[in-house]
Amino acid sequence: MKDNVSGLVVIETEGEIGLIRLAKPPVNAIGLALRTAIYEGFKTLQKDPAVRAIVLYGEGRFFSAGADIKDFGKADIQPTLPHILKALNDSEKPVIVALHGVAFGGALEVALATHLRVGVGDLRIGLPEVKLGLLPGAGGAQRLPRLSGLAGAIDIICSGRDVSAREALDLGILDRLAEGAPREAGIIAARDVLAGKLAARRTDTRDVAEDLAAVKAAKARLKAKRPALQAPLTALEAVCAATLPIDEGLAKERALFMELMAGEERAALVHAFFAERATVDIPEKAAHPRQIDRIAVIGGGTMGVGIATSLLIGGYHVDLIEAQSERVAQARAGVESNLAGALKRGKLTEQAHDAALAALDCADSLDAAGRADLVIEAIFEDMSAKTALFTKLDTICKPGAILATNTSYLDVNEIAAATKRPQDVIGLHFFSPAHIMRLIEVVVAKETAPDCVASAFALARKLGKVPVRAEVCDGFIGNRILTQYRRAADYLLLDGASFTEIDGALEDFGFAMGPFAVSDLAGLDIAKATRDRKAATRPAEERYSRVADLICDQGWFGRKTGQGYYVYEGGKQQGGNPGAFEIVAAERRALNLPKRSFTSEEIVSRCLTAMIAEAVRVLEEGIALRPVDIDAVELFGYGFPRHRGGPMHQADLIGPAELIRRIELYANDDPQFWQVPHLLRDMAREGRSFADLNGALTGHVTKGSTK
Ligand code: 3H9
Repeated sequence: MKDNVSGLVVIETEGEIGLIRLAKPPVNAIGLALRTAIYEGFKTLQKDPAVRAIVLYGEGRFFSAGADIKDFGKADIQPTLPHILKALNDSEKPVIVALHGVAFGGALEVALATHLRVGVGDLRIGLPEVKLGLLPGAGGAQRLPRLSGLAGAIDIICSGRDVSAREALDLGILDRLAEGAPREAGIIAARDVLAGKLAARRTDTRDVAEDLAAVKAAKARLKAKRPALQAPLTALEAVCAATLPIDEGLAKERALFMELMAGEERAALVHAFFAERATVDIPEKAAHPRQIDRIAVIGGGTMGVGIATSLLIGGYHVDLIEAQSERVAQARAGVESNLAGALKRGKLTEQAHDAALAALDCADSLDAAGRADLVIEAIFEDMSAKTALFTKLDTICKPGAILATNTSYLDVNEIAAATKRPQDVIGLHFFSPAHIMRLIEVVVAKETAPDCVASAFALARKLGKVPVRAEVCDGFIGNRILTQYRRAADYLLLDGASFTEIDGALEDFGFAMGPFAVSDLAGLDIAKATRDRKAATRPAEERYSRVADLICDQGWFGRKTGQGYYVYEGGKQQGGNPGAFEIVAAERRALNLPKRSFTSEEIVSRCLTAMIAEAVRVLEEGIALRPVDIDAVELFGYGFPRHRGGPMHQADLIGPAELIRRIELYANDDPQFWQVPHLLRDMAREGRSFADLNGALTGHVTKGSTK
């Protein structure tokens, strides 16, 4: 018998063994249709008197990525996953699962409800629900502890980390490891069960011992490390219910799951999940990427070294070119140290680390750029230096080679015009440290060819990065929004909030660091150089805060000089810098400004509203393709808290009418800075959301919409 009527599962028998194969590409996500098909197949095999054991396995790269995330927020329709898993658990015929690739979330919960689990090949399992603002809602929080013990389950569920097959076996989650095809591994295990050589057992019949020490330690750890997040703590509560009788535990788990499902944290994290994947939907996606094997990186500073590291980890051959010969060795040492770090963190195997090192050549001459398929310039931010370099590269590089600039502000059209091949010139704006940060702004100039854009996206994906398409303007998407966010923070400082209050409010909102702590980390001199560069073009009527300049005048450049807004000792922050407080107070006196007080809520509202207003202008001008691209930039390049979804997601929560009200209110202080973008007024009038705009442009991200 063989049946694939549903197009989602294949049901067949092999002697006494009934087989259910999940066959819903690309990841066998368990939505209503697939779970119904599994259930129907299971009932068919249950009824078949010739079948004595049932094996579940998956087709394709994975067993399954878990419940279908696109279904979140929709009404529950029978048969629900918990209902099906109860049927698997209660089955008189032994149910065996053979897992390969990944078994995450609801997929692992399916496995936990069976009577025997086989891990095939380099399987990874996990319950990553907390990363989506949820907890395992189909018995995972009750059944995992019954196999691994309470402490092991708390670790896996509250962190959402994935676990290797070997570790899962050691923890008692898997019963056996096997090599080869999952179908065969499942059949062999089923035969062993039927022959009495392997014991199959219902997970629900096992008991869980209390472990008060593990629970207390986990609670303290989660509160200290991730105080803003609700899901990990709620997940902990659900795991603790595993010490109750199974039905009570399952009921409690489900109630907590539904609570999280309805929450803002879940909506934001699911939005972030899809944002990460949505940005590759670009107008140039049909163009054929050029072949890139060998890449030259020009500039051996922090940025060039980070980019080279990232490319080597991605498997490319890299020529790192540093014009000052005395700095070549230092650049090489930088890459070596980054690669050693990646090896230590488990991001690279020993073999991949050695291969990456062998694929690195360092030189002080531009000649090496002649053999590159792609050149990435990462020298200092100076237009004349960049145009001179690109004119030279034009004569050195082979035809068809892509010439990329890593500029974070400058006009890529002007850089392209310095060559006779503007169609091959593009911006690849990496973020520091480039081997760790996931964002790349792909800046498309007027004449950049579609296949050049497609190549940049293909490269970024190979590096495991999140590429976002941007058009040319000063600061592109991210730095343009950052400038307005920083201005809002600077004005709050002049008007009476302290930098510690501002940082504290934004850190409570979820940023790892507030804007002033970030400035100290980045170096106050770096931001000053940018301000100086723009001074000539700054509108006369623009309000300008001199505070940062006055701090720089003291020789205080932040963390690297031991003082900035804060004082540092041995690299550790020791609190606000009394000298910086005094500079702010003196500047307020000089400007005759009253000291107003601001609540944390208003601090966050002003900074966030300034970001959103600029983001809307970025959209209006077509610099970003869609609202979701802006969220991806902020989430993956600027540390916007993931559980807040990004500024556009926040804008939808606040709503256009309320945003307009806020901007008009703040405009009483500074009408030049606070202006309502036209698009926002249109959206308020038409009752449209930013999620609607995503859908209108691509149709791609609507599946992640939670509206
Ligand atoms: C859960 O199970 C809750 C339960 O407790 C329920 C209780 C009732 N659903 O990442 P990729 C899509 S929560 C829907 O590019 P990779 C993805 O959007 C779930 N779609 O591939 C993309 O679509 P597109 C817990 C999903 O090879 C395509 O598949 N599970 C899902 O780099 C390819 O994905 C998780 O959190 C899904 N579950 O990585 C696992 N998963 O091409 C989340 C993926 O249109 N998923 N898609 O953009 C992952 O970690 C990775 O996708 C995975 C593959 C490692 C599986």
